[in-house]
Amino acid sequence: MPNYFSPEKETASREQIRAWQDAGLRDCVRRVYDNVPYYRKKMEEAGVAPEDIGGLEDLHKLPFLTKDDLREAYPYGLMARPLTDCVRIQSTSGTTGRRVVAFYTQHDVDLWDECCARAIVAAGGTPDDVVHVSYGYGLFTGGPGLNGGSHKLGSLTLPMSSGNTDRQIQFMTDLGSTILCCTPSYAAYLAESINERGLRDKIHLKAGIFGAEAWTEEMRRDIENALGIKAYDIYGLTEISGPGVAFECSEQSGMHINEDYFIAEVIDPKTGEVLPEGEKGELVFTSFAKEAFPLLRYRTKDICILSRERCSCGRTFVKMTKPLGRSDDMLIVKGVNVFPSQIETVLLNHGYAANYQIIVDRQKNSDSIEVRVEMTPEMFSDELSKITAREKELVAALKSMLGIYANVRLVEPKSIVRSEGKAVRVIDKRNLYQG
Ligand code: DLL
Repeated sequence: MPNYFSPEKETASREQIRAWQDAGLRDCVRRVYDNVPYYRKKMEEAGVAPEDIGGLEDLHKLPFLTKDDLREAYPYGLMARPLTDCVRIQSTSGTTGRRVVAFYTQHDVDLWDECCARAIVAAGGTPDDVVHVSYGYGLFTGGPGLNGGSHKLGSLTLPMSSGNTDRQIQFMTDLGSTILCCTPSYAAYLAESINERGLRDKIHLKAGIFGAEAWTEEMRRDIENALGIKAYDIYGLTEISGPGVAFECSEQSGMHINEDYFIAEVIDPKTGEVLPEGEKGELVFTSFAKEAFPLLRYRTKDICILSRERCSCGRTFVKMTKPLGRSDDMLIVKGVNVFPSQIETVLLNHGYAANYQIIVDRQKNSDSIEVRVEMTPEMFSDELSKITAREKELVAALKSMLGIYANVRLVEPKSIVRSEGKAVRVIDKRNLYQG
C-alpha cells in the first residue's frame, strides 16, 4: 500500500497542480520585482514586467538565473524578505569560487521539512522508525534537511552527522536504526565496514535515502544487497532549499518533484530553448513558494529527463530521471564526451566496488585517462598474470562503453581514500594548465 505524507498534495490532479503553479508564479514574480532590485533590473533588461506573467505559459519570458548571478548578488542581493524575518542560513558544498548562501524564513524551513518528510514516507518511513542521519550537519543542507523531515514525520531522529564509522555502526546496532540517510558513497563504505565486522545480522535497517551525488543502478544494487535494504534516491540543491526537491517512491524509477512548491523545466543547455517532456536537457527550477530566497528559472546544470507518465505509486507529481551528468562536469577526453557514471557502471558490472578514481591528464597536447580501481581482497591474492588479465578485460570493456582507450590500474584493497561526504572521484589534472 503506498503511503503519502501529504496525500491531498501528492495525488492532486494535474489541473490542480497547474492552478497552484500559475497562482504561485504570479505572486512570486510580483514579490521579487517589488522587493529585489537585482531581479527588477534583470527583468527590465529582459523587457518583461510582472503584468506580463499570467501563468506557466509565460514562464519562458523570464530571464534565467545562474550561479554567477548568485555569486554577484552575494550575500544579501537576492533576498525577498528582510534579514530579520529569516531564521536560517545554509550554504552549498562547493569548494571552488565564492560559496552560495541561501536564506530561509520559518515558512521556508517548514516547507523544506515537509519535502523531506515526504521522501522518508515514500521510502516506507513511519513515526515508528529510527532515522539515522549521517549526512553532514552544518552549512551543508543534507543533515539539517533529513533531520527536519524526520522530526516532522515524528520519527525518532539520530543526528549522527558524517564520520566516525565505528560510532555510526555502534549506534546503528544499539539503537536499532531502521532508515539510513547519507551519501551513496558513504553508504557503500558503511556497508563494507559492517560486513567486515560481521555485524550484518545485528543491524535493523530496512531502507536508505541516498543522494547529493551521482550514483548508478549498479551501485544501488550493491548497497541493497550488502545491507539487505531498499535504497532510494533523493535529489536537491541548496539554492532551491536542499534535499527533497525530488524523491523516489516505491517504483524506484525516477524522482517525483514536489510540484506544489517548485516548477521544473528542461532546457537545451546551449540555446536555452525549453524542451518537450521526454527530452534530455538541463533542469531549471522556479521555487515560487519560498519567502526569503525564491529563485526564478534557476539553471541547475544537472542534465535529466522529465516524465509525466502515470506512476503506480499514485503520485501525480512529474518525475525526473537521476541526473545523467552535469552540463559542466562532463569530461571531454580526446574530444569524446565521458560521463564518470559510465565508467562506474563498467566497474561495478565487473565485480568491483565503487572505490575508484578517474585521472585525466594532458601531455604534449594529447589527453589521457586512467581509471584506478581497488581489487577485492580475493583478487589481490591472485597471481600477477591474473591481475594483468583483469586489467586488460577492463580496458576492453571501457573502450566499448566510452569509445576511447582508458588505462586501467588495479590497486590494493583500501588504498583509495574513503569519503565521508561527497566522494572526489575525478581528478582532472588538465585544469592545472588552464588560464
Ligand atoms: O547536495 C543537497 C542534497 C543533500 C541532496 C542530501 C540530496 C541529499 P548541494 O550541495 O547544493 O546540495 O549540491 C547540489 O548535487 O545540483 C546535483 O548536481 C548534485 N546532486 C544532488 N542530489 C543528487 C542525486 C545537495 N540524487 C548538487 N543524484 C546538484 C545526483 C545529485 N546528483
